[in-house]
Amino acid sequence: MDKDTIVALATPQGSGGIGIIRLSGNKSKSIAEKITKNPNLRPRYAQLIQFNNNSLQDNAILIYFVAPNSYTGEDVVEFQCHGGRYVTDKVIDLCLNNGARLANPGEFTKRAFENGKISLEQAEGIIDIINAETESEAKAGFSLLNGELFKKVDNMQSLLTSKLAEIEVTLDYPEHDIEYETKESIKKSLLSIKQELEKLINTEQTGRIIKDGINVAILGRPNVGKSSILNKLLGYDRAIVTDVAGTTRDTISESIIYKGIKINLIDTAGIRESQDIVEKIGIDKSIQTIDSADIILLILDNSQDLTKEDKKNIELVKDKNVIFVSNKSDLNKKLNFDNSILVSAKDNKNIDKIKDEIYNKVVDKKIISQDIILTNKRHIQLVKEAYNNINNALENIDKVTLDCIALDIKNAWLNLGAITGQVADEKIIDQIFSRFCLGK
Ligand SMILES: Nc1nc2c(ncn2[C@@H]2O[C@H](COP(=O)(O)OP(=O)(O)O)[C@@H](O)[C@H]2O)c(=O)[nH]1
Ligand SMILES: [Mg+2]
Repeated sequence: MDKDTIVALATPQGSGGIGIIRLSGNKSKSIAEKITKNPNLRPRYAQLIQFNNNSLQDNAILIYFVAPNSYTGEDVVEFQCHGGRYVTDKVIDLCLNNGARLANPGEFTKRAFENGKISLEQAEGIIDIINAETESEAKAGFSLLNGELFKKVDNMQSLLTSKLAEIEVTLDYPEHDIEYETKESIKKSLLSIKQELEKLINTEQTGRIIKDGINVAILGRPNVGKSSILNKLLGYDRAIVTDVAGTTRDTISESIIYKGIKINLIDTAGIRESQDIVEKIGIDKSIQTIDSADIILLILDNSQDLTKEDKKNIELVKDKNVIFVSNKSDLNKKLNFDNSILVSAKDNKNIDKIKDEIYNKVVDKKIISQDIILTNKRHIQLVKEAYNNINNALENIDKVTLDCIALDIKNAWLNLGAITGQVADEKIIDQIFSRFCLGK
């Protein structure tokens, strides 16, 4: 383990109460001793120290961790100093001048992975926690970091390993006619693994929603109140509202968080026949937005009969996941249309009902409460590949000899191993850690 000692700021740059600088590697302790006036570092104690430098007459808290009992598994020193540009830059400079080098993004966590402190998907859980904006995103990250997926994958791999051993025994002693029993036992195990994998694959859609949010397109002809409803859903005035039809010419996208899930609201230009070039482009964009939306809010005007344009829009979204909203409930009802949520953007009435309906229509209650929801495309891909291997094995087991089945089982094992990093390509590992921020 002859690696460079690395240093980086672990907190965001800029002014703050405290800035944390982290050192990791063999030289951490000696560097810390050189740059401070306190040579006696006690592991796992918060020590008040002073820097040994004229241009840094500051004090800080220092914590020293001895390998392997640290985040990276190496000797680590953390300085908690005053959080400002000058001080943190200066501490980093002192470390660099005394034998450290700047860490790459994610390098501390990469070392934790390389030193066996965490598995690859646990490291990905850490990125998810750092980047989480919503409760559901954070929860998915905690679940990864806590090893929920690891346990599941590890159990499946153990079962596959024992099946491979059974195959080997059967092949080694062909004189004993045990092939039939072996096949039956393998089938049973593979079926149970197939079910487990299926359960994971079924979380894909929910996982995508947790990661990216629910995309909601607000659609309707001009002047029904789309922008007003967007503003009420957001809780502040984002879009311009006027009684001039065609005010919103471009799509406006903003997010809210509802019950721990991000909802991306996309206000669109009202769809109608128009001669105005800019408005026409906006209308084309509105129509494109329909395709990428998980759900469409089609807004109608409660105070008017359905117009030709309304009917066209209803036709346009007929195969989509749609929520119909009749706006302007404060005005006399003229609209004849069932199955819509009656709201008033003007009086802020029933706006939460829209949020509820979006959530209920898109979020699968059974899946959202599961311990493991796959939010990472890499994991989904590998689980699907393992599923295909298992499926192949099951489809062929009665037709071919056991050694052919062994190949599929091995491949399933390898695909599962790639999730946890047991078997993983150096390039993929580098890619994963480069997505980390500096200092993590
Ligand atoms: N009475 C009433 N007027 C509304 C309501 N919502 C919007 N409006 C008005 O309808 C007009 C068009 O609203 P806007 O949000 O710009 O509609 P958009 O073209 O669909 O985006 C504006 O004059 C709004 O003040 C409502 O709930 N009640
Ligand atoms: Mg508008």
